Amino acid sequence: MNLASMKSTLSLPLLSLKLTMDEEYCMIDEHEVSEIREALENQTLTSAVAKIQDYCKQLDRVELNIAITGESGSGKSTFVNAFRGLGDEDEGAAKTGVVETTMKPAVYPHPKYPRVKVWDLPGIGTPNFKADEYLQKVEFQCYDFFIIIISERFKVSNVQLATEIQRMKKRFYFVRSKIDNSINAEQRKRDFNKDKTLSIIRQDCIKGLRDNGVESPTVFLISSFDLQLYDFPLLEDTMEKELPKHKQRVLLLSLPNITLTINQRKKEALQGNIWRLALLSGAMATVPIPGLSVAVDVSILVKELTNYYQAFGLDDESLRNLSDKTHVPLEELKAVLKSALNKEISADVVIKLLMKFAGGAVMLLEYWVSTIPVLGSMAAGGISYVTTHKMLSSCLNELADDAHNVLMRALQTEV
Ligand SMILES: Nc1nc2c(ncn2[C@@H]2O[C@H](COP(=O)(O)OP(=O)(O)OP(=O)(O)O)[C@@H](O)[C@H]2O)c(=O)[nH]1
Ligand SMILES: [Mg+2]
Repeated sequence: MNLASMKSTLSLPLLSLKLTMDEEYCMIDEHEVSEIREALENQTLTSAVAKIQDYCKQLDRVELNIAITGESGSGKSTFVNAFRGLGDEDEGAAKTGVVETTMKPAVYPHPKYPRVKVWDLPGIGTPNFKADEYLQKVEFQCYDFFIIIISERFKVSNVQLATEIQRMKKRFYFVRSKIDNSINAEQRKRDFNKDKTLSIIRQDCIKGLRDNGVESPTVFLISSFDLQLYDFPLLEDTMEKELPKHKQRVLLLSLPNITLTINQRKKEALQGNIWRLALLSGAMATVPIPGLSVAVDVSILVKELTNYYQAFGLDDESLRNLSDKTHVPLEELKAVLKSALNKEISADVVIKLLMKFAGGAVMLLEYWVSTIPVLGSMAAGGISYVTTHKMLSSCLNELADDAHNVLMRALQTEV
């Protein structure tokens, strides 16, 4: 796992304004998730947690480079300044002007997030514009995503640029700038309606992009002279989703889904053993019970339940390792465990559980008429396959939930 591969996580096209949780997961590199999934599935809980922590720490160090591009004079430099909370005349502001102004990429730090860099690119102006040449010249590979600024009229060069950026597997957003100008001009008309005007501008941009082959484009309408008007807050929300901190959150939010499927698979694998176990135990059972073909040996069940504990990393040693690794006190990890088996897995506990799951008068009757107390064997207990299965399955479910809760607790304080 390296930073370059991590940065490529930002390269998926993102064209929807409202992201569903599933779409957000797409922002996390499938390769990273599969590493974590693999660790959770095949390694101890402690190494899986270590992997997740590593990944989150690396994300913290990742730099985010945002390129502001578009036609000459579309308002790129003004946007960069406004975005950074600066006026065009302020110290450190990008130069802006009515004539072509920005000649080579210039970098500016984001005021709120030091690891975020905003790049003011030269305009794409000339009539013979070639998107691929332009992108090579501005070293497109350095940027994680692009904001393409469109001013008054939609031009085909915007589409060429978007298509080329997409081909380079990078993400982009469209911004239609100078909305204040458009509103002012329309305001002179007698039947002026602001919302209607905004909707016409938006539809016109979207249509222009779509007609030229950009699928479901999202366009943010903004005025760099007053960022709080129009769509800037929405753009800011959308961009925040690109931030490493956000990706950490998304990763952690995606963990329940990951652990759920893994625990499900673990359960299925362990469940596969339940019938075999009942048979084995039945073969060893000493007292045959009329009406019930097989009984169960308690010691085998104790062993099996202990085995589940290890499979889910809930045994004492695993929890101690996890606590050492995450610095979450052992008692706090144990506090989230709900299964009664956490206190003790013994023949007594298993017998109680079996009785609980036997249910039904016949089962109980069979149990009581048999030779009790039974140590080491429940053969006389009249415990059927179904009861054994129910009991083991229920324990498996409880332990899977506990494993999930422990993982969440372990990660909570560290990340
Ligand atoms: N009314 C209005 N004018 C704007 C806005 N954004 C930029 N401008 C004006 O548009 C002109 C060009 O702005 P710049 O920010 O220099 O444009 P640019 O895209 O950086 O231009 P180049 O660097 O030459 O490619 C300037 O006169 C800005 O004041 C806006 O949102 N509203
Ligand atoms: Mg400029």
